[in-house]
Amino acid sequence: MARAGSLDLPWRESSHDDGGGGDTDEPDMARDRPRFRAIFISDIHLGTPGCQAGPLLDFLKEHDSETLYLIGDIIDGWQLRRRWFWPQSHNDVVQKLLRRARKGCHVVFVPGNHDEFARGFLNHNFGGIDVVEDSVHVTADGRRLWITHGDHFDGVIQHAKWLAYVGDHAYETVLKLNRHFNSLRARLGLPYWSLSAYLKHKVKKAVNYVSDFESAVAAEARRRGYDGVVCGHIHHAEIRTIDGMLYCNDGDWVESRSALVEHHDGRLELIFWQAGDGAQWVRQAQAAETV
Ligand SMILES: [Mn+2]
Repeated sequence: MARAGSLDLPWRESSHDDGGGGDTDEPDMARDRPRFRAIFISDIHLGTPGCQAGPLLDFLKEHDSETLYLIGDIIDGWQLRRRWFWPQSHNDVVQKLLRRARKGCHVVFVPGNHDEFARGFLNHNFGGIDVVEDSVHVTADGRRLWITHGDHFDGVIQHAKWLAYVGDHAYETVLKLNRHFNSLRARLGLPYWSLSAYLKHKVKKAVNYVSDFESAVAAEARRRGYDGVVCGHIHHAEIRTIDGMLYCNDGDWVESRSALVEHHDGRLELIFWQAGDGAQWVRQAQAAETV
């Protein structure tokens, strides 16, 4: 894992106090040049126990930008309707975003499917945050990127998504179960049936789902005449080129703790905010995927 400082980035020495009160922890855009030209984050899922609000607050403290895109599923209205879950740290995230907008950062919120309630307030500005259906970001080197959450490109097989997370260990367990299952079938005089082959087929479909999603989003970006697209939704951070179209997914703050950033020269990079030694959180940039 890369350690903080191991990357050649102009890293600000932060002595800001993040006590929660006042505006002291937010850099003043009029005074200090933000570290990044733009930051793109999505799928925070505030209002769910899975939301990693603490690491996100820490990330935001260490990363500022001229523009901040919130690309959907920021607040999980679906979960909140079922069960109210709103700890102080989730409040702190909202406060921090509002404070950032107040201090001169252009904050753009593109609602997703889990915060579709916000789609009722499109083209309004709340506390300095612009709420829009989708947006266009022009990079420093002139590339026009379409900003959309991505849920409109969900295929019918979205319910198989969990299978993408089935790991080797689970697979081993399945194989073991399969042996017991079939010895039982044999005793009952039934023919062999491969549970593992069935599940492997399902997993393959889940993997296909991710690539189908990516291709569909990239194809629509091309149809609309953009040079690329930045989306979220599938919680799978990635920068890659699909048939000549730049596809960026900024990941999520439930599992991967990832963000897409644009440097002042237009370079795009994924940053993973990983647990370091002790209580430290550190950057792990995907240098190989820098475009
Ligand atoms: Mn979504």
